[in-house]
Amino acid sequence: MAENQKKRLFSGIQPTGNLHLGNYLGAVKNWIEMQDGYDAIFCIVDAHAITVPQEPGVLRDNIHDLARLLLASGIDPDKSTLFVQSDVSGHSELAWILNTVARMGDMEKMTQFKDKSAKDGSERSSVGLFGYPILMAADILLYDAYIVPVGDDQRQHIELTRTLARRFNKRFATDGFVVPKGEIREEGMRIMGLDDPTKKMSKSASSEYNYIALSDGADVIRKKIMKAVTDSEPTITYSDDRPAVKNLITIYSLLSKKSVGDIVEQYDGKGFGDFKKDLAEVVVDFILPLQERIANVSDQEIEDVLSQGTESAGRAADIKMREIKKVMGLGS
Ligand code: ATP
Ligand code: LTN
Repeated sequence: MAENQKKRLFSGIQPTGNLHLGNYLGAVKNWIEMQDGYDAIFCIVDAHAITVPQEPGVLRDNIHDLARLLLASGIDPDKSTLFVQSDVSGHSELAWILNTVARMGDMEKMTQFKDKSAKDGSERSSVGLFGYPILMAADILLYDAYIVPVGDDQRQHIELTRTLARRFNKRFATDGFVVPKGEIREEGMRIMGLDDPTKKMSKSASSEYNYIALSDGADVIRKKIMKAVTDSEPTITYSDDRPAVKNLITIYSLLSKKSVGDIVEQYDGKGFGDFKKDLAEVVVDFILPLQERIANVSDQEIEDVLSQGTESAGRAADIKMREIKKVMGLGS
């Protein structure tokens, strides 16, 4: 690789609807910040979404809503490639090949399948859900991605991707796959539920007071922040043994760009009434303009960006698939 060439970055996000502040701060914000330093490819992973049942019309809307949000948030199609996974057939084709490289022993260790299948029982879970990490490995290896920014929950999937790349390269005496590196965000980037600071903010939480949806209006946001749990101490301090307060200060800091130290100092001698009122305005001042930008992204723009993204990702994927099939002796 030439000295001045940017390294390839790949990341994906599922179009599963109802995005919240945790998704934004934990994933989207990072992507925006990284697109300048890397040759970035961002993928809306609809083929991953169907590992659990999806309503077709809802899935389609979620894919477009996510594209709209990513563009409104600052993914710049002049700098990055944005596309929908199922528009490039190389993902499922390579996933099949990697299915023959992965061993049952690799897969039986995967904790996310155990967690996700626990609800309905593994007998009723799809084989696709079991193979989810293999499709994720295919996403990454198809583009020679060197760096993969993900949340802490994806650490095991990145390890599997590295294992499959190395095993394939060794078996076929090739350097066909780049062994990628995960860029795992530190624990602090995990935004916790407003009603329960021991669990992450989640769209599948039982109470809507758990999360701030990116679609919430100003009054709903204010109400949710005012109701957010704190603890029995009246002061505003930042420490691990005060997870609820730590979480609120983290949100404040990430959205206002003020340091944690400055925020703590600002509220020295003040109570939660003042703090929460200001935090609510910080959140409103972030979300309302974002909603306005979302409303201004046209359907045409989405169509243009995604079709351009499909074309450029598709070209790279075709080249890689030809190379991989050749070393394996596949095809006519
Ligand atoms: P949910 O529990 O809301 O369904 P999820 O982890 O299934 O959350 P995904 O759509 O899979 O959500 O995740 C999209 C991205 O958002 C991932 O990179 C994930 O790590 C990140 N993310 C999700 N929830 C949080 C959170 N509370 N804090 C920080 N990042 C988060
Ligand atoms: N499994 C990831 C989403 C995802 C992904 C990827 C992330 C699918 N394919 C490739 C990085 C690279 C998640 O649930 N956050």
